[in-house]
Amino acid sequence: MSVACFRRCLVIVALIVAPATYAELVIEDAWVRAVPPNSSSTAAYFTVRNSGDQEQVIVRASASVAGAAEIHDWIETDGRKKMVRQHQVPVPAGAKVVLQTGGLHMMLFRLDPVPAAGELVRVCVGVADQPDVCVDAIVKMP
Ligand SMILES: [Cu+2]
Repeated sequence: MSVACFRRCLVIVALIVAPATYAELVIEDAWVRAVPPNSSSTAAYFTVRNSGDQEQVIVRASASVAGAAEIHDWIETDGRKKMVRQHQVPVPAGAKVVLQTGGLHMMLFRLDPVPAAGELVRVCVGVADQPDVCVDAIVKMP
């Protein structure tokens, strides 16, 4: 391997591995559920960590392959669980919020194109009056 290639590869690896960060919020361990090619939606899962000393409230979500994205939670009403959009997701100071299967998740709607397993999807969350915090999420089977 040449020195130039080695350097370039290191940069690429650093870009993929480095957690996305803005201000105090960091997205970690992001992945997107692989779905059949005719699917219109899927979900993304990740951890949002707040290293600051103030609560941060996520108010928007987006993804590179989705026409729209929302954060949902599974809420039980009358013995039935259904997904409910969460317009605000607080991340307490010094704490983290985990989006995982069966719980909080980011819903990706109007997939175009439908991402294949092994591909990377850029997912972002945003706090009011701040730029989005984004990360590349790997597409995989649960
Ligand atoms: Cu959902």
